[in-house]
Amino acid sequence: MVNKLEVAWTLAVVALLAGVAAYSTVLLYHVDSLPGDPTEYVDVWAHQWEWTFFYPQNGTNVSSVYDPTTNTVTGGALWAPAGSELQVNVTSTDVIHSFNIPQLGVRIDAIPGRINHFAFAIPNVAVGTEYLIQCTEFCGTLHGTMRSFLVVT
Ligand SMILES: [Cu+2]
Repeated sequence: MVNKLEVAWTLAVVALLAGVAAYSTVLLYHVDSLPGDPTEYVDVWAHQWEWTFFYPQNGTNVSSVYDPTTNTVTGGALWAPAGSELQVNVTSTDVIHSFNIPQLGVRIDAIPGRINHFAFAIPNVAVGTEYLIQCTEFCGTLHGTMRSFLVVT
């Protein structure tokens, strides 16, 4: 025969666990929400050994190929307006990379099968200002040339 005390402590534990589960579920949704109010969006695809930037707002897609001899990129760069709030959605199509803009303190892992979101402010600087983008996760023989630029527009 089950006494009332056993029922009480069982229900107390059930109530406690239900509370923890509900609180955790709410927190999980907040983990995915971003600070600020982004106005610009770019999908960043990392692959050996280039960055591809997809601009969903106008449907364009550029593959940024870095030339280490001239320290320039061909194909395109990551463009963002001065003073805007940029959201990047970062993923990889092969191995793990890391999207890093050292001067802006941005670093997001690019992981196959996962999209990592991050938003940050583009400084209010002169149009044409460039910030180096580099991969900071060793990803193969040409890892050192996996660079691009954030260009302020
Ligand atoms: Cu890489």
